[in-house]
Amino acid sequence: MLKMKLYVDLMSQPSRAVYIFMKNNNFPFETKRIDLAKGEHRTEEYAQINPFQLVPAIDDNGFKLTESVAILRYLSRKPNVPDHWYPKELQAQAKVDEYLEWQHLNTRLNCAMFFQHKFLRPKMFGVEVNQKKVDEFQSRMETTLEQFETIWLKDKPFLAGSEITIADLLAACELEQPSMAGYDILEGRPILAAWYKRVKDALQPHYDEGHKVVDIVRKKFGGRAPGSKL
Ligand SMILES: N[C@@H](CCC(=O)N[C@@H](CS)C(=O)NCC(=O)O)C(=O)O
Repeated sequence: MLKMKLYVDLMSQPSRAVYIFMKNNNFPFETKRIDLAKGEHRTEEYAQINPFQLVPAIDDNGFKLTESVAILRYLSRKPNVPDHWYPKELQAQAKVDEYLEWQHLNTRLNCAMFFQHKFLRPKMFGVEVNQKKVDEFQSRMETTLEQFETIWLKDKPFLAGSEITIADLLAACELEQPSMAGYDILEGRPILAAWYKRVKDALQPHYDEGHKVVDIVRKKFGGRAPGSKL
């Protein structure tokens, strides 16, 4: 049987989540790097894999799938993947789904847009930082972070209950993004910091391996977009 192919750029948060999941669960797979900065996702060839021309995507022996949430659910249902990732029990699974639905317009949108406006757009397109947008998304992101502590992590160690699930993995990868723009999400948030440590510890050494490029960017630019005065 052919190895599964995983199309990713590890600067991308959902790419990292799928990559770390596959590593952590010992899937045999081949990593196909799609360099977003070089526009490799905009080729005709890649459109045959993902017609939306985004990462991540998988090709499982001819079965192609896009969307990180769908991919993680699909992989979780494979044989030999521990049940805690996406529990079969009705209510436990619904609790994971609750976060997976919520995150699109909260964790995902707000952290990604803060990062884009504060760091990525000035870096990639050389444009001035749009401070109004940065402030708007910082404020929205801070509301999201508060909801993490007061709602999602209220009286439980993980987002959907007592064990780690794909919800925690996706969340942690999204929450790494603001750090590249110089924002420390853990400062002054002890509940979030304790959860973040639990998630990382459960996923090592793959978590750090999947975040190598994030770490390099963080160290190289110290959160500043090159050329930016901010
Ligand atoms: N909902 C999709 C989002 C995928 C997505 O937005 N990927 C970004 C990287 S994080 C991308 O490929 N961007 C390239 C572009 O917008 O041109 C998922 O979760 O897989």
